[in-house]
Amino acid sequence: MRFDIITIFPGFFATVFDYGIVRRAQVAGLIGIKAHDLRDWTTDKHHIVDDRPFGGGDGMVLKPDPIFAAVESLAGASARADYQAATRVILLSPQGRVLNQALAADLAKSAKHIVIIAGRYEGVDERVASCLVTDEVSIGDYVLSGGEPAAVVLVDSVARLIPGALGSETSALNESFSEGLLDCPQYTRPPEFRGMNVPEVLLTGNHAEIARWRREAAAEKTRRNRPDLLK
Ligand code: 6GU
Repeated sequence: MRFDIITIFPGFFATVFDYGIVRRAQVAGLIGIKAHDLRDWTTDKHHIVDDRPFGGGDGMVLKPDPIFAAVESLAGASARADYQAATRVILLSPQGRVLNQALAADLAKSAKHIVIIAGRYEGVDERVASCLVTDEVSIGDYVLSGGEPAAVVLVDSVARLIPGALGSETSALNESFSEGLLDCPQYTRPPEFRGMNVPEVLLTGNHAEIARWRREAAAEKTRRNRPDLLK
């Protein structure tokens, strides 16, 4: 799978993908990630990527022309209908649909090439969303100053679901959200730490009882922290 990130801050990504599973997936040749400077697709002397909003208002808006040229050169086309079937062009913006595990899994399964446009919070000319973009995605209901941190989140959540990226093929099956519940609490040594004890059942070796405790502890944690998941 190829990830191409279009950004006004390519340096932001200099080392962020050099760790853990994402690094391993790159070293293994399962994924390639490249950040591209949007300014490389400007044609004016000052490499201007933004302009004032029509109709007035605060802030600047990313111009359509450099973004169309960037997508044209990275995806081979600049209209949604003309991309290869396994190509997705994703605009990251607070106006998108909210990223969840199902969307990450769908991308890991069906995409071979993901072009990511990191928007800025003031906005991106809407012709990008209406013509170029296959998916407009947000990472949650809060405002970031730019799409760059969201691009890191998106790449990580998809990359780790690509077959072979995780150490064990099954470990993605047994985690938060894949069953609609949060993960159960985990403990390691020592069995007593600062007067706090590991739940007795986990020390018994009784696998049926441990599985039961874990299901109940996961449900309790979900009730407390994410009651919305139980509806
Ligand atoms: Cl994708 N971009 C920005 N600027 N803010 C966000 C976001 C994206 N997702 C949540 N907040």
